[in-house]
Amino acid sequence: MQSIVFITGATSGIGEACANIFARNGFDLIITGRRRERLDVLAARLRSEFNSKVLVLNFDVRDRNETIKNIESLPAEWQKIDVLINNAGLSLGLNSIHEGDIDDWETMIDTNLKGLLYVTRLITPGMVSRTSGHIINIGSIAGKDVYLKGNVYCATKFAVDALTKAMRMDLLNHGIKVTQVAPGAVNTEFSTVRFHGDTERANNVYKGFEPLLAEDVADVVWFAASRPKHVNINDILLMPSAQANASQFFRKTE
Ligand code: NDP
Ligand code: 8X3
Repeated sequence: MQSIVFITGATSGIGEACANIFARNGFDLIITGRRRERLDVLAARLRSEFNSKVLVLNFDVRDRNETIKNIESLPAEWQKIDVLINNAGLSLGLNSIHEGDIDDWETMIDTNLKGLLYVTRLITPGMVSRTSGHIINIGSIAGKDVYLKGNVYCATKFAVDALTKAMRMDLLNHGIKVTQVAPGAVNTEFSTVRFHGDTERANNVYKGFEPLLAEDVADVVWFAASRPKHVNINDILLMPSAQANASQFFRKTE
């Protein structure tokens, strides 16, 4: 029987790159996200390129009832999830705390924190009953180190860092591995989303240095997922070579 990976936020960036690498390595995939058309296109490509079995689940992780409905209605042959990649997430805005948009704060908290919790709560009981499974949370340098105006996004990623440690303790006696992969700057749709579609501002984030690619992060996720059963990678912080911490970059000017 093939192993199954469940990936949240597979419609772009790191989630899509993870789908590629797990498909190439023979996993069956459950891919999720809000943009249905992108999921269908990705599923078709994975089927034709890697001969993968792919199930598409189209839901918003902020919607508790939809998340429950989608995960509880998984067909029997898709219920034995071996690897859960909690990747869906976003930042919105870059403002000082006294100027922040409260709607943006709610969206980040509901997605990065509550969404991750809903999905984890629904998938871990199956792992516990089989005493087997691996949860890989996509954290961030922003969950290790705060930066100017990063306030609420950083707080959600600090929460992912804390939850990763907490999950590892709670699930230790149940044979479940828990890993955090925490990247620095990755050139995905992340900054375009953060700046509400302002691509010029988003492109400036990556100017003058070579950021990570989604594939660089997916390589690390796959490394963690492919260790032998007795080895757990607790936490990996990976950065572009030109980034020292959350706020210091070496940018070359032309
Ligand atoms: P992208 O914007 O390219 O991808 C984000 C993914 O999350 C999309 O597939 C999106 O799908 C999904 N998503 C967002 N909101 C929801 C929601 N409410 N319900 C379901 N899915 C959702 O960015 P990245 O690939 O960079 O981001 C992936 C993760 O990596 C995030 O958790 C981010 O915080 C983290 N990260 C990113 C870094 C970076 O510099 N890019 C660095 C460190 C961490 P859809 O819109 O279709 O729902
Ligand atoms: C994404 C990286 O530094 O833009 O988590 O917050 S950062």
